[in-house]
Amino acid sequence: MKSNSSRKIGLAVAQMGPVNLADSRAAVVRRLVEMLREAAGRKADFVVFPELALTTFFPRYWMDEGEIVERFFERSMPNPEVQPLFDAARELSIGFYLGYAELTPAGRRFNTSILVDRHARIIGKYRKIHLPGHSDHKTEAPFQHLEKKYFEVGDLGFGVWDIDDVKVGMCLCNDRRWPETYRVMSLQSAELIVLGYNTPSKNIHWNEPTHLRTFHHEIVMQASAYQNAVWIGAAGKCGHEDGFHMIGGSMIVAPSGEIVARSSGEEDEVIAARIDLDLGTTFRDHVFNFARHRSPEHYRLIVERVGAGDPLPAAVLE
Ligand code: ING
Repeated sequence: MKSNSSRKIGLAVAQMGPVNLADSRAAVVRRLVEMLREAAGRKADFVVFPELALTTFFPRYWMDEGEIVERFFERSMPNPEVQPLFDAARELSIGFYLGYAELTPAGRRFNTSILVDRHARIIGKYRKIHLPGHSDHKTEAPFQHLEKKYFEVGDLGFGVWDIDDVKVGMCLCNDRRWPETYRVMSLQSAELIVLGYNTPSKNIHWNEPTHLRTFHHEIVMQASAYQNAVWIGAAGKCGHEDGFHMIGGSMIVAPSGEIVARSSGEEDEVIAARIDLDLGTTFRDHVFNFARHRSPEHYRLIVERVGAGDPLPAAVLE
């Protein structure tokens, strides 16, 4: 049943066009600030930026790890180069999600995202759990996908935080392909899940038809938004980065599974929607009323097994 005062917020997704090897952090941050201002102009309360938003998608390159860390990782957040984004957010009273490569004081490396509130305070951090790709040098491949070489598996789990009375969860890129990602957050009452992605349009492992990249990108988020009764804001970094293409298709998906806004190009582009959080409540009260309909005692394999194994002994028919 819709409450009389439905809870609506302005959500913006700031898609980024290419970031090339030659692009400085300062130039990239200027682009982010410009999109933050455009989002504020469109009455957004919160803006989603992409995964690894400050640099090119460097896991495509085989490099010495010392050089990779030196060139592409952030030692602190915020830091002098990113500070203008935090300052603009505070000035405009707007929150944001930002993906970046994190080097911890102990020297650990993660593919990380943060949630920042309208006072420019970091209130949540996530470290990517589903790392795709490989760690070996595939010399025959047109490019690499070395997330398993450059990052550790995240150690913070999937969290949900309260921003202006909205329960917000977050993840990163490949995480969006795994149903467990969303379920762990919707079981923590997430209403909105935000994520950034960098998705190459070419598969280096087999000759995958290009259209499937966009098709799979859409269905995983449409299905998961519906199955978990959450809104999803997904921001891509896309286009040709030094000639290597990544898909666009940044979008806002409703708990109904419908795409309510999506980018049309492959450059910097802000999409926005006024989202009604009560739409999720309706689905959570009925079709996906977890407490009424779920039977975890029958789902144990999901947690107990990593890879597929033998069938369970079939229930004996009386
Ligand atoms: N990129 C891709 C993604 O999951 C990928 C990698 C693409 C894996 C297609 C499997 C299939 O969107 C990142 N950065 O995870």
